[in-house]
Amino acid sequence: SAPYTLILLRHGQSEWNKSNQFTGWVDVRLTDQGKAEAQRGGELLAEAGLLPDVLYTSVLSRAIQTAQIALDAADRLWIPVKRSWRLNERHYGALQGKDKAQTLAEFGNEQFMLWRRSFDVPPPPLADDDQYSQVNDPRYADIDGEVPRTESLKLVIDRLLPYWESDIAEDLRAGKTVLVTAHGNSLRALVKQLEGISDDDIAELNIPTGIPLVYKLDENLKPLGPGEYLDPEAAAAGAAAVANQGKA
Ligand code: DG2
Repeated sequence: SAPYTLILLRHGQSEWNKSNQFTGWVDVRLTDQGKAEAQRGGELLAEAGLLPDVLYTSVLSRAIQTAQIALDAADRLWIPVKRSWRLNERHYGALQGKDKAQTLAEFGNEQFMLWRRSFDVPPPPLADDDQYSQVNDPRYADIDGEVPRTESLKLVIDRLLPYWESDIAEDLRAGKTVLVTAHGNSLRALVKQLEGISDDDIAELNIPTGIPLVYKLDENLKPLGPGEYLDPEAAAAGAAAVANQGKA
């Protein structure tokens, strides 16, 4: 019975977070620092006595690696796992692979922030013959419809919510502690829905890498309070670093 427990975890630092490139659906791996963040994330869960009963991940390696490391640290490697492209990062369109600082310098702050943080302005679409396109990636062979060529945050919500309803919400209502390991923007989409954040205000929300964010939910799956990071100081510093990406 309620309150139910939902844990959100953005993957640890990826190779392209480190090199400051737009990533989206490009399948980059964790850096050593990212692996250490995932380890610490799992230790924080264990210390708080928050032991996941079921794991959800995107189909991107950086989220899968993070969950594996964190669950190992919490001695919960054995729990059932469900993966879906619906938890993938926002497809970053033609920005995938581009340097964030160069993009900011080339297009200016207003356009840069529209692409990064506006609710419904997607970046230009990625060409199918681009080296960073996913159109021929076998992991998306079962996708209903077409692989995205770009997405706004709004489009992420549109493809994520049906999965939330059909799978994640079901497990929560069954009383399971659910861990969702995903991405900066797919988790911003989830937090927006959970906390009822407006289309304008969501621009200010940034999710740090590797720090568990815990929600207690009532019987209607509404949060009993704002989500709480298990290491609030590190989370604030991490979120500020994400907000400033490209600007340093
Ligand atoms: C980052 C988010 O996604 O970038 O796609 O570049 O969480 O998978 O590392 P993640 C990307 P910003 O929207 O914060 O620029």
